Amino acid sequence: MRSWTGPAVAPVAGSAQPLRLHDTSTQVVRPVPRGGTVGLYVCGITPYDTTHLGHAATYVTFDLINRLLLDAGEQVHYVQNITDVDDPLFERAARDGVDWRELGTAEVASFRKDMEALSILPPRDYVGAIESVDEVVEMVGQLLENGSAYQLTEHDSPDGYEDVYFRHDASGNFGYESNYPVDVMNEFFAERGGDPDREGKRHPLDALVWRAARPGEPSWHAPWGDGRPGWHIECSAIARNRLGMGFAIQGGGDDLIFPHHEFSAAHAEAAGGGGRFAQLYVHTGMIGLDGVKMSKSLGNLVRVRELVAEGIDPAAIRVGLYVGHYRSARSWSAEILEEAQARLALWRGAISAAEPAPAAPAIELVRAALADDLDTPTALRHVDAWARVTNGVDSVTGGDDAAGTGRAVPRTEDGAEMASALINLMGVGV
Ligand code: 5CA
Ligand code: ZN
Repeated sequence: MRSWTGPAVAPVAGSAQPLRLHDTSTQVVRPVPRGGTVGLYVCGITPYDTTHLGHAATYVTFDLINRLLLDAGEQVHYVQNITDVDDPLFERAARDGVDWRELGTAEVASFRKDMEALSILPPRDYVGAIESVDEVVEMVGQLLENGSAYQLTEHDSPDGYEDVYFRHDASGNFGYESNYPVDVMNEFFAERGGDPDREGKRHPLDALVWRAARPGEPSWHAPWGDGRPGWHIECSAIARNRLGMGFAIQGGGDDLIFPHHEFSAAHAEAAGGGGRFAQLYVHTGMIGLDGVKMSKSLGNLVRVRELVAEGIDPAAIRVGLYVGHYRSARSWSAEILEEAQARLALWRGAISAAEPAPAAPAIELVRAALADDLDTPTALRHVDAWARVTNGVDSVTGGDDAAGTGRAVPRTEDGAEMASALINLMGVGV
């Protein structure tokens, strides 16, 4: 699938610090492995009702990681999927009387525009489930062959459909990614797309890897019977085939910790190839609206394209999302956006001031905060402090905005250096 168009990234004066991130599997903040190419896989959208601010927060977080790795001189191979074959998409298409493929295509087009508006660097590989069915067929074949998966038969499947299931413990390391106790696994499995009560399965937690063709559902050919991919194996196959086993970072929202990332890892590990799926599992907290989780099913969405259509500066959306730490569950509100706009005005005033405070020490502090598991709240405070010193305590000048564009025009090297740090490290265009 075509990715989107990304802004060019320029080097920032000074030097980067090695990035450390919280890893869900070991539950500690660890250095991101360096050297060679850093493999980054981030779970992409299911293309309906995008892009809400929860999605935006997740992709902004991984964009920040991508930018910090680039700043540290690393080569990054960024892969993202699109779950363009899945029940929620079919249900929405049926509800709205549109073809599910057309809905997916339109939503991906709108997602690309939103990513561009937010200055998010594009993945090198942007891969849909439809495009990767052959890869899933290959992996399911490997799992069937080595006994990690089994197919229901006419005899043990009550509805006669010969679906293929993964033995949940086939990798020998089940549970290492989430560390969840079994009662939590059971609860999340049932809530998040699993089918614990499906008769014929050998264990309630066994996960679907190939759903046999049903009337009215799309299907593809496989040697054991036509059907379509299960959800987790889509990400296993797309990631393994492009990044290899043991790639650096598997990422997504923390609603994906279990079952999705546990099984994505277990499928690939059981299929062979050796070692762990990913070295670090990085998860973002859920964004809510005024205290309630923002989700497509609840319908309490604030969409990026609606804010952009209202004339909201996308840089203010990023700054608003940076106000909280990426791992914390947090709420979006009109006040957060207003404060972010005021902050940008403060920064722009300083950037276009005649005599800004020296930028280098402030940029060093920003880099140190970001390298420490993306401490964006602290990073923002360092930029504020620099801007306040420049503007004079508590006197916000409002910026040099002669053209009325909202963009600051740096007059000095220090102003230009800070502007460069904000756009290149944090994707915040001033
Ligand atoms: N297609 C699957 C992943 S393979 C999926 O979860 N799609 S999604 O459209 O539901 O979500 C896309 C990404 O946004 C996922 O990484 C998900 O964890 C994240 N996400 C969804 N809702 C929120 C939210 N309210 N706050 C933060 N991140 C969210
Ligand atoms: Zn995924």
